[in-house]
Amino acid sequence: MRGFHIHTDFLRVSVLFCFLLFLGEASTGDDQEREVYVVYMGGVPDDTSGDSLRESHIRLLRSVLTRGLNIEKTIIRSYKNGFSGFAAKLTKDEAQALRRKAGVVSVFADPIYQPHTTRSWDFLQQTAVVVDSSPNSDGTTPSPAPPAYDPIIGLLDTGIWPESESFNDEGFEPIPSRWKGVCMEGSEFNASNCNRKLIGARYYDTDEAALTKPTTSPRDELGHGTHTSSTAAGAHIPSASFYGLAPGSARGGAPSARIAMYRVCSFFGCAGSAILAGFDDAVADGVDLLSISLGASAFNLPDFSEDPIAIGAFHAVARGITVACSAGNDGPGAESVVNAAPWILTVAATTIDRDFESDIVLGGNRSAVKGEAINFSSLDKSPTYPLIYGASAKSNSSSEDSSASHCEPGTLDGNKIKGKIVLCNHSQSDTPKMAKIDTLNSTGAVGAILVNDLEQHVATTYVSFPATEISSQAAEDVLAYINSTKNPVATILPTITVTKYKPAPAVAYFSSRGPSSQTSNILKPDIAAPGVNILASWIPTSEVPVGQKPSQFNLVSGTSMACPHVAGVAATIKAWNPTWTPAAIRSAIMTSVLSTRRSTDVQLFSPGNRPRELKRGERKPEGVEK
Ligand SMILES: *[C@@H]1O[C@H](CO)[C@@H](O)[C@H](O)[C@H]1NC(C)=O
Ligand SMILES: *[C@@H]1O[C@H](CO)[C@@H](O)[C@H](O)[C@H]1NC(C)=O
Ligand SMILES: *[C@@H]1O[C@H](CO)[C@@H](O)[C@H](O)[C@H]1NC(C)=O
Ligand SMILES: *[C@@H]1O[C@H](CO)[C@@H](O)[C@H](O)[C@H]1NC(C)=O
Ligand SMILES: *[C@@H]1O[C@H](CO)[C@@H](O)[C@H](O)[C@H]1NC(C)=O
Ligand SMILES: *[C@@H]1O[C@H](CO)[C@@H](O)[C@H](O)[C@H]1NC(C)=O
Ligand SMILES: CC(=O)N[C@H]1CO[C@H](CO)[C@@H](O)[C@@H]1O
Repeated sequence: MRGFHIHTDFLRVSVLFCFLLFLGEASTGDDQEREVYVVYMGGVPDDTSGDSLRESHIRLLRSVLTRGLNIEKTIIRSYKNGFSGFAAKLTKDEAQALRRKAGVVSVFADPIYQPHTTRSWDFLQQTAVVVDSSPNSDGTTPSPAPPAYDPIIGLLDTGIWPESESFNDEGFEPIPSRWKGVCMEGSEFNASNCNRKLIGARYYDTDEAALTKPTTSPRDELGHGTHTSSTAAGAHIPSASFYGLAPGSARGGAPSARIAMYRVCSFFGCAGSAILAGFDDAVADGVDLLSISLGASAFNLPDFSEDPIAIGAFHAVARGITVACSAGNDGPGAESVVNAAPWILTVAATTIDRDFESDIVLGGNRSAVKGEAINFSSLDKSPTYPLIYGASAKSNSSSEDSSASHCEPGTLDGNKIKGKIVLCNHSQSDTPKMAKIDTLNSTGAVGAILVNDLEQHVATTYVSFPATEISSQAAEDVLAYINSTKNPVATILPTITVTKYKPAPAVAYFSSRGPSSQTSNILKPDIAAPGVNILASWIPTSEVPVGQKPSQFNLVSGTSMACPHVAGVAATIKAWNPTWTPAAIRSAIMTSVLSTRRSTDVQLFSPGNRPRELKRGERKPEGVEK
């Protein structure tokens, strides 16, 4: 059902795009609707300059455009550094004509990809991402001087918040002379926002995006790109936490690496034409590694020849750039992995040995029920709030017991839940839990307990509403208690951080599983890294709990969070072994893995016809520094 949500998001985006395109094209008098298509033409031919390549693109396009359109305006992107091609506004017929031209590998409608956090895009807009903190750290600053080489990590993402402490350049040597990138100016972003740590920043908003948001820049308005960059290469920050949770010192996987941000995503998602432009520039700019935490939906997977990430990564790897990508959050079903091209280092997500408990206290001297969530509630610590099961609060019009027990919006009677904590079942096919919570809040409930087996150990942040999640086993106890008394009462306790949590690591339920439906002879994902409740830097403009100041950090989950961990490890390997190719770096990472436990929980491949030996443990960065 998550697929459904992605799909609805995608529909919404497409509808919006069509609408905007319609506005944009109304004046040209075209009778056929124009859409953005990517025209991919393979590698850059030898002995070609960028200018002559663009000339040849224009000649090619002129040969299929029937009327005297302004070609310069029709082409919205030109790819001429890492590979050859362009993106242009074409009619279906023109696209079809181009497919038949010599030298054209593929022509495809510009896809919209999404960042790989477990939250829906809508929810993502209210929250944000970074490098993880380690409890009990001694707080010493690692030397910023790299051992032999000064690696540059490029990220294709939602942008970056340059003022974050994670991107402080204190102690950094001057920018390597091989760096050819730029620091693009934009809204609230100028050249002074880059430094010796954040050495490059570009953005790729399309005309369509600019129509609704006239001023854009490399600045991160969603938090995701700030989180992933600080996870890959954030500087050391001695005392980091998310409102006191997950306290410790934070640092990225390769704190001495340089960062270049390519903002290819906007509120709409990440256009394929922009992703390709990011790859094209990153290759020319001179990045050593690319970390890409976004992708197609597993339920709508393009062929490699029509997948901007597969295409861009292919040419980047050919130029010696290691490309790490998130495996996707469409698990736990088999064959849900995306970004599975053989040349990509595909990263799954695991839990870490840290948990966030938000327990429930029931009336009548019962023992506390373990719950899991991050809340910012102001409920009393003694159980004084009436407790009711959704099924018992049915509104007369809803006859469906099961919808009411799942607290589906519109099925509960406001009078019956007012002032109460409501117990609700929750499953993947339901209305998204944030929407349920919003409805409960607006109908007067004071708290919510969701029965949610699947999402155990992926603590959701309920920004301003007291909520927690429990297992169905625990729910039996709560239901029995509700049955046992006339006036059941409860409360939800403040969230506490639990460390040394076992079992860990386990592959996160959401992490997309192999084998790949596209490359069944090649095992994917390649590796797993921490991707559950990861603390890293965030934007200060996201939703803030009532009475709190914005947090510099946020706890976020997704294979998006796992990918930059591996990019950081790859950068560390590159620093020590500057001549190693992407294949050598990938091999070093995959073959030096420490299998930290024997449990079947570390299972990257869904049970099926694959041999059991195909499990891999977690990456341990310490093993590869020499
Ligand atoms: C760049 O922005 C900073 C603060 O945002 C400002 O102090 C500075 O004057 C700006 N520089 C230019 C060249 O606009
Ligand atoms: C709870 O236990 C305490 C002693 O442990 C007792 O004094 C109190 O009456 C009990 N309350 C209820 C509601 O059973
Ligand atoms: C259901 O309850 C509402 C008030 O909560 C009332 O207005 C309505 O008439 C009731 N409908 C039926 C079918 O009983
Ligand atoms: C809950 O509802 C109240 C009003 O009914 C509103 O002011 C508040 O912002 C809501 N809180 C959340 C977290 O939606
Ligand atoms: C709701 O959850 C309880 C406790 O896990 C379970 O016994 C019950 O069958 C569930 N009901 C529905 C309709 O899913
Ligand atoms: C609670 O009581 C109802 C009947 O009043 C019964 O159907 C249900 O199974 C009971 N639930 C539990 C968990 O004991
Ligand atoms: C992060 C956290 O623990 N937030 C709040 C959760 O709710 C309690 C009150 O029930 C607060 O004290 C915590 O600060």
